[in-house]
Amino acid sequence: MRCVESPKHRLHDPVHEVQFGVPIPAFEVPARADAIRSALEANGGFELEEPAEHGLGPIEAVHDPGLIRFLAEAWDEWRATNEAPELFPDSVLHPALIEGMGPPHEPRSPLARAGYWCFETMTPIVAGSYEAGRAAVDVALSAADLVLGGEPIAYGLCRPPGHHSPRAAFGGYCFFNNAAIASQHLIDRSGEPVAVLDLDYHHGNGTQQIFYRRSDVTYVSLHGHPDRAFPYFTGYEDERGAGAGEGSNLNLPLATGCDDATYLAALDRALEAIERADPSTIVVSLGMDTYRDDPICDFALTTPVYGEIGRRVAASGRPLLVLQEGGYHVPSLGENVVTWLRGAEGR
Ligand code: Q9C
Ligand code: ZN
Repeated sequence: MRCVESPKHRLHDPVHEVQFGVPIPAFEVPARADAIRSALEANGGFELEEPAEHGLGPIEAVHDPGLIRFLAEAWDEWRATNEAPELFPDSVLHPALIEGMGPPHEPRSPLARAGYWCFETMTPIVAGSYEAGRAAVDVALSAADLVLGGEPIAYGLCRPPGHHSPRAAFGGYCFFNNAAIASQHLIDRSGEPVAVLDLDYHHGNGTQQIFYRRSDVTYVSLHGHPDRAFPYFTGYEDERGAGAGEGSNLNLPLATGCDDATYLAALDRALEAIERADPSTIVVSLGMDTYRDDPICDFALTTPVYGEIGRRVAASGRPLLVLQEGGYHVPSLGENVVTWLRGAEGR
């Protein structure tokens, strides 16, 4: 299996995240991708390659130009006036602040701009965040090109992840929405509809938002129910898409402690919905934070079930573009990803 990975992910090396108002060690760290890369190298049958640069065009096809500009400029602007090693917002643009008013002004200071474009306190911008985010997009697009070139399956080791970033914001450890950008790229190159199957523990609010009113991308997600799980405000079953996209969004929120059998039953429902949509490619947002030992999540999946999940997804017979999202138990990440991909390849 051909796999795409960039060493530039290490340029995004956050020290902290802020949870419950308290700075704690960051969970979304370079060791995650390094562990997956080592496991792919150590297990036969995976060919690693570096991505090709695709420029800003595919990002501009999905994201607000203001968001892209902010992410490109933020670090240098912050550095010009502040010695702090990480940029976190302290005030976020709550929609009620401007209820009934016209569009807000984008502030000038980097701190206030961070609160204009970011929706939480867990995704610091550090010196190399933008370059790493751009490289993750190139990883996703290069893996998409492999599928467009006829590979039945390709894996993109994206880091930082992407599925929490909507069109005009970032957060949830994500900068650019790698899976959404790759999905748009597949559509632009093939003219065919795609499905995104989001298997990260967290609801992919960003991907859902980007395609909510479109019928050419079916978004299907299994995730921790928003009554307890980040991103809290999306992921309910009644979010079914709107306008032309009515019926092309399916959320399957799951309870605390979700085990292998419960998960596989929900996966079968997800795969039935994808069969009905009949996409030419399935983009898998693959999060390994469904694993039972994940430090920030509460499902109970075991390593062998990832092989079965990969098998069931591949049984659709459709080309698969598998892109890495979350997963924070570093010691298990490599084995779980390898198990998933081997299952999908039927070996
Ligand atoms: N106390 C991904 O897995 N932390 N992002 C929530 C709340 C943020 C996860 C904890 C989780 C973001 C790609
Ligand atoms: Zn996640």
